[in-house]
Amino acid sequence: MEIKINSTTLSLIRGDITQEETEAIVNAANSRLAGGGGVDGAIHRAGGPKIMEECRKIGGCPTGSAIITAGGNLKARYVIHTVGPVYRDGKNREAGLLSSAYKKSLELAVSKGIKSIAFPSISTGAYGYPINEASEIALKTVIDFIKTEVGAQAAPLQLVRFVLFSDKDLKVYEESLKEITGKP
Ligand code: AR6
Repeated sequence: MEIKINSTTLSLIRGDITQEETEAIVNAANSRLAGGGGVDGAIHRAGGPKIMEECRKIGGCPTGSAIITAGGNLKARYVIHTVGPVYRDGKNREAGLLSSAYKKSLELAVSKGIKSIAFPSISTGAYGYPINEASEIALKTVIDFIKTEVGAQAAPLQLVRFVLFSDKDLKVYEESLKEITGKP
């Protein structure tokens, strides 16, 4: 599924983000940038040890923030590492922190002149964020960012892609996007 917002394409696909050819891919990291399972493990495995070397030098990243490294052996030139919240009960600023993780990643991408970026579904694996809610926050944040911030850039972001790991997750994101845009 794909929609256009001004001149930026927002697309939802099922796939493995380590295979993406966007200029940057986003990693769902932890605040120590220590690596782990899930998409974080997959990105470090596919990208090789150079990414972890850079992460060690940077040292850490607070929840809701983002840092950038080179992409090592990945097709993507950059990896933007962001840290989503651990979901507890929804009353611990989880929504704001999740939105911030997407927004800071996009801001970092734009500041580097990156034109295409792929996101996984941040926080909905090990961190336990219910995907129905998380997908709505993710999509609303991205759409809002494109509408308010991308237009003003000289070399704007052309593509934002969500790479969902299962058909089920893709369906949830598609339903959320339909609801947000009000289109069938
Ligand atoms: N491509 C795309 N999506 C993937 C891939 C992949 N190759 N592999 C997994 N996913 P998670 P979190 C999906 O747990 O919830 C790590 O240990 C997965 O199905 O990777 O933010 C970190 O070090 C799920 O939908 O990230 C942190 O400690 C989504 O990616 C912690 O987990 C996110 O699941 C972060 O937890």
